[in-house]
Amino acid sequence: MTAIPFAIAARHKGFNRAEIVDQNFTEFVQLWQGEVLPVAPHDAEPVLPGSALDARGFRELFESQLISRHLDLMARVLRVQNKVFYTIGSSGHEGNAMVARLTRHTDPAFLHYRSGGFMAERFRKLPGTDGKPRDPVMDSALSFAASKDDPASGGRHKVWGSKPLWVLPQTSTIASHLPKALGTAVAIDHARRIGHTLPIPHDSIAICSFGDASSNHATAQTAFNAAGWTAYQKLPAPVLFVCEDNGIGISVKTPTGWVARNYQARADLDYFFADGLDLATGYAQVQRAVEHCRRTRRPTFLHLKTTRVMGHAGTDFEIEWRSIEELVSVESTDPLLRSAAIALESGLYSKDDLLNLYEATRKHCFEAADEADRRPKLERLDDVMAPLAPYSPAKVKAEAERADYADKRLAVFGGEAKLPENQPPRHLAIQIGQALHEVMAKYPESLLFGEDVAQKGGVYTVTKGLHKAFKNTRVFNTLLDETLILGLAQGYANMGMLPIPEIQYLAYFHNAADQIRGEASSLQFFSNDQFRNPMVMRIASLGYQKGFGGHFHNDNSITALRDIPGLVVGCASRGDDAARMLRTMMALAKVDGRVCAFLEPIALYMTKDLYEAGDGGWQFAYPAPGEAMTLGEGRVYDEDADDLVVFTFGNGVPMALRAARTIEAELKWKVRVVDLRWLAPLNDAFIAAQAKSAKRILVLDEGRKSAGVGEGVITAIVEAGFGATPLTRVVGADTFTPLAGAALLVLPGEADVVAAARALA
Ligand SMILES: Cc1ncc(C[n+]2csc(CCOP(=O)(O)OP(=O)(O)O)c2C)c(N)n1
Ligand SMILES: [Mg+2]
Repeated sequence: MTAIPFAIAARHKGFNRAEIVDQNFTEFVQLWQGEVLPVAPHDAEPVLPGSALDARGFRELFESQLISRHLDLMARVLRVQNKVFYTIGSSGHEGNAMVARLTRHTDPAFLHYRSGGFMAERFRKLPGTDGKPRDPVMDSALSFAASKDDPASGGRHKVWGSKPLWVLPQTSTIASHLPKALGTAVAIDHARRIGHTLPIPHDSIAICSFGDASSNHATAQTAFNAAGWTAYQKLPAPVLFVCEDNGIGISVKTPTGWVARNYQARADLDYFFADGLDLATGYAQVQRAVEHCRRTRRPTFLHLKTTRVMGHAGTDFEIEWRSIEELVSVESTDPLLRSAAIALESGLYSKDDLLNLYEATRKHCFEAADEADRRPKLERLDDVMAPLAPYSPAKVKAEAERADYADKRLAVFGGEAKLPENQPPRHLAIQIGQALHEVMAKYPESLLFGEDVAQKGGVYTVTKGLHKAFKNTRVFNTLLDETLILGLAQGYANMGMLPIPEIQYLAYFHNAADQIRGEASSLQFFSNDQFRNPMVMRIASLGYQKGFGGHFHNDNSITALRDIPGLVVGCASRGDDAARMLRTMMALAKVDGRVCAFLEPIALYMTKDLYEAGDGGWQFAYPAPGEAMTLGEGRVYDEDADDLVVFTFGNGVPMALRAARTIEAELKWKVRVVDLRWLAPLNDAFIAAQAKSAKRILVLDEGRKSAGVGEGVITAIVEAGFGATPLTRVVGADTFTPLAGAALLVLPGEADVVAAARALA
């Protein structure tokens, strides 16, 4: 980078660094005294001798940078007037506009929050309906103002996002978008192998930007590692990781040279450096990285040098914690000053032209902000929540019951006699496996993956046979990283496929919960339902395992799932219900883009009997195609019994049925057992209807006392006005589950249910 003759900032010791950065630009231009090229370059000529960037490209990039800068300045001013609600800016990072210019608007982008330059530039790639370039300023202003008219999130968050421009909005969890960016890249090339038509060109790449501090995050490491793991096996992973290195994360400095040291020599992560502070030199460097990624389909790490002026956010008064000398020195590296120097030196702009453009851009941003301030806000809860969990019951039902793929089904099962509905009643593990064969036959765009799911057929053999039936392209083992598995699922979903990721145990979902909580489940909400990442996540779950004890293989904390807005959580206690539920979950994913969690009670996988050994009471006939289960629909055993109504799910269902026999014999009560089946959202109306006719209520919850499902059930009962009904709860203790027989001290047992009923009597 050529040195900028600059000593202006030293004169300013003000508190408001945004004002100073703003003045710096003007004064820098006014005082600039460099040499001007004798003849200004034409559009297609290098902006400065030897630059890969042409004059026209420079002009546009510079305008994009100015738009980004003035959006930041505007936000700082209007925040105090309560017209803008977000002040994390892009100042110092505007060079990321080069990445936008050198990629396509159809390359899916997952962006760092400092992407104002990138967005302004990407807007040029797709003219509006009138053929003119779209206006990034108004879109951004609406987003800053949290207006309902914000085209990205509908006023729900300030996000960089755009449906037509393939920018999938990110929320604010550092690095959590990297796994899905990699997943999207993998999906782009994987699509061809399963004959899936992509929504974007087949040679697209996925772009993902983040900060230097963020590159240290475990979730970032997940993505880098998995990208390398993929490339090492010569599988395509065309992801462009753009590390925007400003040398700091809020107030913590990244050790000088760390990013280069850490990434320049990683096998299978191809490192490129670019000067993001200087358009004239940085352009060729960014170009090399982009072209490499697109051509080789290899994971590419672009280390983009940036700086950060105006603090982390509007609330970060750097002057309180950094020396003025340091601040001034950082401000002197402002890339807009360098761009101004290029503009003047090339002769493309006179000083007046430049200052006029600067002020005109400011005016444009303020006018847009004023207009945005007049636009409607989200004023009704219904509007806020509308995109969170869309549900079209009739369409979902029709899709779940759709059985027009009989030929494919027949082929997968290997003939009429082998169809599951023509088999004798079977247990849960078998019927989940059959249902998975069925839905994979039904949805050619579905993929099943996770740890050990392929040849071995999963730890509990539930997925046995699927690998053989659908081959490695659709059923495959991943590397051992739950964060990656769920990131991959989002990536496939982004590309229009229907992923069925498996998490080996519920405890290991917790390992990667952010991918569902912060990312997958929030996408519809933060994109105003413009983007969807449908999936059906299967999780081997819950306690009571005989052969394999201890907490982590018997984890009963369902709350971590129930707590996620928008997520559908279901738990089938028997094979036929599992098949019906899977059909519905696939339909929910397909029709409404929903993210679903399918909990499989491990202890019931192989359970065949209900009351006595050999009675076969927990095996059921496989439901014919065309039968599905409505979201929220429970199963009621002995509808007419009303002396005691037991609400339960999962392992609790056969337990309650057994206990009911003892209770009936001992207390002469007729006992109704209600299997909730759907744990989130709970069907409050159904629970109330069951409670209405109950003389006594028992809630049997194998989750934990303070973090289970029972609290929700009791709340529904009380809120429906049945709180006066004698009621008791049998629930797991608030502890981790120990090994061996001691586990049964912690988890509810049949005897506890009987004892609780006696206490009610
Ligand atoms: C998982 C997570 N932890 C902490 C934060 C709070 N936080 C927001 S930005 C930030 C620093 C990020 O620094 P860097 O990645 O260098 O990006 P920069 O802001 O410098 O562009 C932190 C700690 C967060 N958003 N997410
Ligand atoms: Mg940083």
